Amino acid sequence: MVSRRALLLLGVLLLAGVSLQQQSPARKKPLKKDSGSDSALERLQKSVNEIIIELNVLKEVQALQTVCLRGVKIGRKCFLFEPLLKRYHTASDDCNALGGVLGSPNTTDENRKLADYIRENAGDDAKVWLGVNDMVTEGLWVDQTGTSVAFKNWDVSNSRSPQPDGGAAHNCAVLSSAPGGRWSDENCRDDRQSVCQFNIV
Ligand SMILES: *[C@@H]1O[C@H](CO)[C@@H](O)[C@H](O)[C@H]1NC(C)=O
Ligand SMILES: [Ca+2]
Repeated sequence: MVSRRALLLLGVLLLAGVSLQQQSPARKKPLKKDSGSDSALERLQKSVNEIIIELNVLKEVQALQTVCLRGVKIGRKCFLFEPLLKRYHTASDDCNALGGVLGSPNTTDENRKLADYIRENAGDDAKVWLGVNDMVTEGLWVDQTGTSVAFKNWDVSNSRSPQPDGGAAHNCAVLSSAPGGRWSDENCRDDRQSVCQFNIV
């Protein structure tokens, strides 16, 4: 699909070039500034700009397809497990550099499928960074866009210390890969695996 669209774009470029060539000789007679080929040039420039925009869109589509192939597609999101141990901020920066944000599952079903995917890759005792933190306001958990998250899946199985229980010392959320995919709050400076999320637009 991508290569066909790229060919189509190439075709547009060639046509624009041909129409420029066709117009130029006919209008060369007057020595004064040639507004005809100026506008042809402008059209060519416009086509090139459009092609560049299209190409960037295609690159994004292709990058997303690669992520979905390497990772997992859940609903309108693709998730990619990062096995390297990193602090929350480093994991977040590296994920941003790929065009994603640290994962924030926002439904029970999505959270369960994400935990299944992490378990397949990291076993059942992994805890990976999600893109959910309460760094700015203690107790107010927000996603990577700073929006307060409606869905949370805290581990409350231990009634003496239901999560989150770390107060101001623990401001970053992890997802457990154990069945249930429960969350807990951890120290953002811990080195952990993570999961990067790419939204399919
Ligand atoms: C979950 O997040 C996606 C993408 O950010 C959004 O489109 C969707 O509306 C959200 N769903 C819920 C239930 O909040
Ligand atoms: Ca906290």
